[in-house]
Formats: sequence, structure tokens, C-alpha cells
Amino acid sequence: MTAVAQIAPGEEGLRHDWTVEEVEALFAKPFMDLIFQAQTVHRANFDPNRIQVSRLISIKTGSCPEDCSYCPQSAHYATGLEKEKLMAVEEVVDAARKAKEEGASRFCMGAAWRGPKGDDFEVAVAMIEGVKALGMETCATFGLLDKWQAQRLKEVGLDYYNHNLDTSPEHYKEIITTRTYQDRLDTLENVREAGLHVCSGGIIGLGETRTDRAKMLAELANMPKHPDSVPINLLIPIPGTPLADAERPDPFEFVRAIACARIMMPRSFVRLSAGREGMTDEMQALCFLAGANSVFCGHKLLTARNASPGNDKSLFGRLGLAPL
Ligand code: SAM
Ligand code: DTB
Ligand code: SF4
Repeated sequence: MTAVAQIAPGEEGLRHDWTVEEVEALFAKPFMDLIFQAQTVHRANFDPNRIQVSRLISIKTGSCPEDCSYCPQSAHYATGLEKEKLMAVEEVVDAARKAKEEGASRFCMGAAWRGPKGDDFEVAVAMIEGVKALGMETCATFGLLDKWQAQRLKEVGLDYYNHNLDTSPEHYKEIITTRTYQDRLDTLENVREAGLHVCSGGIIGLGETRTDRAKMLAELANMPKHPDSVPINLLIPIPGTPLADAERPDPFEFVRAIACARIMMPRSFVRLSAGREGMTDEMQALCFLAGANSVFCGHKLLTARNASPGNDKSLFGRLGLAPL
């Protein structure tokens, strides 16, 4: 009997063997060709007029032991951020209820931790159970997770876990020293193996080169399964952090990164994530045209300002975009 290669359901036609040169060649295409290709892929896999909308909450803010050079919540930098202890479970569930009334389908809980520890982990578990009971999709971003923690989160009903690669393996060392790229890949493996949906992406504007961007996208696409959700963040420069004065990338380069993510991970939700607040409506529309089909709504991300809900309502109306 001849062996037949087994393709997992939903994996047909998906590639996990991108070379950096191939991704660089995508980035280098004439802009119009790249956007056309991305929109074509997008239409073959999604309704182009619908977007997924998530809401973020910071359940524990600031005093983080990690030294991520972009982050307002790192204890290593004086950013003037107001720190907050772990919130009470009821407070978080009330906020989720409100977010649901305002149209969010997924509630994402973020904590300024290296990873969850001791009693705090059980409090976070109770939050997930409470939000799930409202009938919302749940997402958490708590830092590094071991196998047991990932399994426990799956058992209590967590849907998505967000953990970003942030940049290329090479550039990573310039950005974070307190944990390695491999630590991040290990957490993502624990999350994937627990059967949780993976949300993983990165940041554009950390002083990286186009090659670094290509390498980050190749890392994401070449994982055993594409992340279900791929947040592409534009750096929000935070005074007091080492990246406060980082050069702002060319807006078209950011759009190119979205288009490449769409082409390489055709069935993943690509999220136009942090940085919408500083973008024009036209720039956001270009990102949607390039295949972004998910956003965070609400006045605030974790600690930074987001695009205003009023403007989002008007923009989505003008573009004929409806929430999923
Ligand atoms: N502490 C957890 C962790 O690092 O995994 C979860 C929260 S952390 C704030 C989640 C992600 O937010 C980071 O990985 C990074 O990609 C993004 N982020 C943080 N600060 C940002 C900034 N100033 N601009 C854009 N994205 C940012
Ligand atoms: C992601 O990729 N971006 C979100 C979410 N995952 C957790 C966070 C953006 C944080 C922006 C800075 C802040 O609000 O503190
Ligand atoms: Fe801490 Fe996460 Fe910020 Fe890094 S990105 S300093 S781990 S909150």
C-alpha cells in the first residue's frame, strides 16, 4: 500500500515553508501588485466586508519585571504610568458585559506579568470563567506559560491565547534581554498543543529592517499551524522607553507588512492592532484593503489610547464594514 500524506483539516493549500528571500520578494513587489494579490487572497478566504472586533482590558497594570523596550508597563523605564494591582473578578466580568453590549465579540485580558504565578493564576482563571459565562469569546495575554498552565486555561474555557514574537530572532536581542525568542516559541508550542487558538504577531517600528520584518512573518507562517489570529502592531512610541524616539516607519511599509501577512497566512485573521489612533481613515482603509480583518475597539488598548469608538463607527459605516 502506498502511504498518502495526511493533511490536517483546514490546512489544504497552506504553506509552512516560506524562505526569507521569498518573503522579501513579496515585500519588494510594486505596491499595487502586492495589494491586488493580498486582496485576491483575502476574498478567496473571507467576506471582505466583515471584521472581527475584540476588546482589551488590562487586568494588572505596570511594574512588569521584563525589559521590553517598547512597553509602557516595564518596571525598567520611568513612563509615568499609573500602576494597578490585579483587578477583582467581578470588575472584569462587568467590563466584559459592557463591552459585549457595545458590540465586542471577544474579550481579551492582558496582564503585565513575565508569566502567571500562584494565586494570581487562579484569579485570572476565575475571570476567564466569568467572561465565558457571558457567552463571549475569551482571549488572554499573560506572558510565558508552561504546558500545565496552557492546559488549565484550555480546560476552563479559554478560546485564544495571545503571545507575540514581536520581531525577527536577530532583532529581538536589541529589544528584550530578560527572556529569549526560544522562550516565546516554547510558550506558543504549549498553547498550540493544549488546543487553544493561537494569536501571535509582532510590532512594526522597532528600528527593524525589512529583512527583519520578512523573518518575523516567515517565523509565524512556518509554525506547525498558522496562528489563528495575527496582530500587526504599529509601535506606539512611549516617552521614557528606549524606543520613545524610534523612527516612524513609512506608512506604505506598514501596509506592505499587512499584505504579506495576508498572503502568507490566508485563513488567519490579520489584526490591525496597536497604532490605529495615530492613523488617518485613509491609512486604515488601505490596511483593510491589504487584508486586515480584525481590530481592537474601545477608547483604550491596555494602557495606551486607541482609535475613538465614535470615529470607528463612522469609519466602518463609510467603508461598509460590518462586525462579525
Ligand atoms: N505581558 C504579556 C506579554 O508580554 O506577553 C502580555 C501583555 S504585552 C503588553 C502584549 C503585547 O503588546 C506585546 O507583546 C507587544 O507586541 C504589544 N505592545 C506593548 N507595548 C506596545 C507599544 N508601545 N506599541 C505597540 N505594541 C505594543
Ligand atoms: C497585541 O498584539 N496588541 C495588544 C494585544 N496584543 C495585547 C496590546 C497593544 C498594547 C499597546 C500598548 C498599551 O496599550 O499599553
Ligand atoms: Fe511586561 Fe508584556 Fe510589557 Fe514586556 S510587553 S514589559 S512582558 S507587559
